[in-house]
Amino acid sequence: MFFSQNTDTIVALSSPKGIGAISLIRISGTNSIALVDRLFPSKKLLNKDSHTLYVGSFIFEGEIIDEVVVSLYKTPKSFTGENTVEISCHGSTYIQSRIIDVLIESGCRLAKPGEFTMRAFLNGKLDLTQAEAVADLIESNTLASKNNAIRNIRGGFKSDLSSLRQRLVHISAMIELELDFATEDVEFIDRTTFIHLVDELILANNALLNSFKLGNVLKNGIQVAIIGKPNTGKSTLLNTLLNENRAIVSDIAGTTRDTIEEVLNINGVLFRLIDTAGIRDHSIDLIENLGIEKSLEKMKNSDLVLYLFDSSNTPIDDLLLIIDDFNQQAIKFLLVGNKVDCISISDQNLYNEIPNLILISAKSKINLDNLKDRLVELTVEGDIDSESTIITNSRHYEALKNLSVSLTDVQMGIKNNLPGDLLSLDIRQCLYYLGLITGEITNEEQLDLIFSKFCIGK
Ligand SMILES: Nc1nc2c(ncn2[C@@H]2O[C@H](COP(=O)(O)OP(=O)(O)OP(=O)(O)O)[C@@H](O)[C@H]2O)c(=O)[nH]1
Ligand SMILES: [Mg+2]
Repeated sequence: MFFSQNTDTIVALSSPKGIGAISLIRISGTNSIALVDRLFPSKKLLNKDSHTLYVGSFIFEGEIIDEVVVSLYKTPKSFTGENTVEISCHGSTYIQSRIIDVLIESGCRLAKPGEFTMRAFLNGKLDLTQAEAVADLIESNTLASKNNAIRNIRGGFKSDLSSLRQRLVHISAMIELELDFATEDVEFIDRTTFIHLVDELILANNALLNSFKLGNVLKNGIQVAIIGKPNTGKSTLLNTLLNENRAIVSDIAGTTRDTIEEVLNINGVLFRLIDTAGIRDHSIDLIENLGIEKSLEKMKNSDLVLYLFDSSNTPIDDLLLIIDDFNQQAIKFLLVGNKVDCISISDQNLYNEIPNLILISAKSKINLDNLKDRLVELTVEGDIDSESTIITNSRHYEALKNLSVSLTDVQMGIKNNLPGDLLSLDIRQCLYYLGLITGEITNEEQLDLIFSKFCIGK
């Protein structure tokens, strides 16, 4: 569908909907400059240079719709690779929609989500990994996710893939040569070097695959449920970490009834903290029981559970039972002994022997930096600031997993002295999976699916 409509002139609001000081309307397509020129008569846009700006009236059938700034980008030096005009207008919702309506009446079509970026891809300005990184950049909400997206827009992942590709093509060329001289029994590359090259490819691919866990952290954040008995200070901890009075705190057991979810940025990583209803065995209150059920559900679905207990009145034996319980359910946890301000040093020392435990005071703000460090240590594996590529996209991950299987086939093939023509087929399969990621191999349906996740106007 997209391929056939690539000659249309498309228009969309690229800034958010709603009132703002200024809004941006973007138009792309061969005829975009001629089309806007008719509605912006004070300047002869068709004669102007690329990358220039003009102030003037946007006029339709004698009505001055707005005083706007028009930016010109001429093919091929634009984001889409096509002639592109950007109109910065006043951010009234009426003006935004009126300008877009007039442009549609004059021959534009409303752009589909991601259609500008898809045109950039189809016109060879970006490969698919870079196009997808544009969407990641827009969605980024931490320094780390923003940096990773920018790295990939600038071609970080693309260059990893092209290095893999070049090495595969080299191996493939050697095999093809051998096939050409099959009757003469020549070996252009000795099998040990061959195996070594493939091993290197497998290692490089594994490094990319392994980064996906960290990529997930960058993209989706880490869910942390704060669980514990009533009155242990769960809501106080949430408030203190957020530095605001988000949840109600009181000394009445059972204060929190429903879960409260808020985000906290620690060292560039997004933690989704969930304050839950205190868990107790015998509540006759229906709402409280529903809250407790929800707490248990959040506990199971979280990346990490902070089990908060009151260090002034919790027997060590109870904690040992809780540790057993978490281990049996394979739940990742940290025991957090709150209210350390109420216990003596010698009582604090009683907890020294228990693993995965930290003592804090949510109310008096004791040891909270240590708690944040432990949160990161327990959940973030790898270096989010590293310059290496971090895979965040499950489409890439799936293709790399398939690549891994095919590379292993090549490796086994060499070890088992598989004939060159069969090895060649396996290598082609590897190149196919790389092509799927970069977009060299794709189809309309797949592109539709990828770009439909973008926002309109991008
Ligand atoms: N001394 C002391 N009191 C604390 C500390 N943290 C919380 N409290 C007090 O403990 C009481 C209960 O605090 P909450 O944060 O409401 O406890 P909760 O675990 O959310 O309780 P529920 O929502 O009922 O499950 C309040 O009176 C808090 O002021 C602490 O570090 N030291
Ligand atoms: Mg609470």
